[in-house]
Amino acid sequence: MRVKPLRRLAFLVLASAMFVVAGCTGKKTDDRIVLGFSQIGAESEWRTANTESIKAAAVTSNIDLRFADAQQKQENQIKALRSFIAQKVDVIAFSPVVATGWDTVLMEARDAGIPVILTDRAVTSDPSLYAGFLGSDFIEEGRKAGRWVSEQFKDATADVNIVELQGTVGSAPANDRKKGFEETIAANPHLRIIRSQTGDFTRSKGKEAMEAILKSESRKVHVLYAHNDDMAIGAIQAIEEAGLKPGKDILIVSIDAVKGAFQAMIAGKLNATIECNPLLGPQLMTSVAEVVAGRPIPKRIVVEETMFTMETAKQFIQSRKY
Ligand code: GYE
Repeated sequence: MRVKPLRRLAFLVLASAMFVVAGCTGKKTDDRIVLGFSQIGAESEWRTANTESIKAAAVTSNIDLRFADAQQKQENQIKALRSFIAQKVDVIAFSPVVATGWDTVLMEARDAGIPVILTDRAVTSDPSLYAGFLGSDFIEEGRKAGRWVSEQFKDATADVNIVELQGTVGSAPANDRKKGFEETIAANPHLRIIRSQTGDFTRSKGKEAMEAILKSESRKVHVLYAHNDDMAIGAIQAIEEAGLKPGKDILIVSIDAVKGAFQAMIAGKLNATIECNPLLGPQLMTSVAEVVAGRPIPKRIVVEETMFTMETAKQFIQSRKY
């Protein structure tokens, strides 16, 4: 049948209007599960690997992923979550940049009947406000770093001066990695944190913070404990620019175990790294499918991790996936 030109035009206008509306409101256009994911940003190698894992796993699991990057700002994350609620996505997941301040938006999601899954970082909100939390045990990671330092200085007879570079202020990994480390080194009174400053989990701020510390600190720094590898890598540059040998004059331990850390260990500039696995995508997609099917998921899913040292770095670098 021939369609009259006018009707054809009307049809085209209507069809494209529907397309625009669907696009703007983000309404479902097929029957795949729609997942809104609010990522913190791209502050570290860890985060980049985490984002890639989530995007790839969504494709493999045939999940329609709406991905928003918050550029390390909580207000942007809250906006993204509200937009996902307005879009009526099936599930919301997010990696909360800081631990507090989520109650209101989590209640909004609950009232809209949208389940929320936390990935990577925890919040202080009541656990009834989210379906489950998938991520690492950051206190244990801090303890591992603390144990490593304790072991290096177990025979110390004089004070060991430690500098700590903290992650983003108020974030779960910064709070917990500090806590676990302090708890462990407390057993040896010679181990003392003489300076502790934030480097916001980035290389550039890690370098800046270390530069400032080395300039203003008159005591010898024996150890650097960085809450992530990127800050340690930034600090390594600052240490070298100050005419010191990272890995020798100052022992360095950090957290994540990303490729950059392995390279630094092989170059003899970083002594040890504690693993924090960013490849959470597949497990997240499984949990998403479970909550959509109406099945409960564990409130806490802990990721298994280990640690690596300068001595074994070469043997492991090839098999590392991030
Ligand atoms: O260690 C750091 C990243 O939340 C575990 O965030 C994550 C931390 C990771 O920026 O590199």
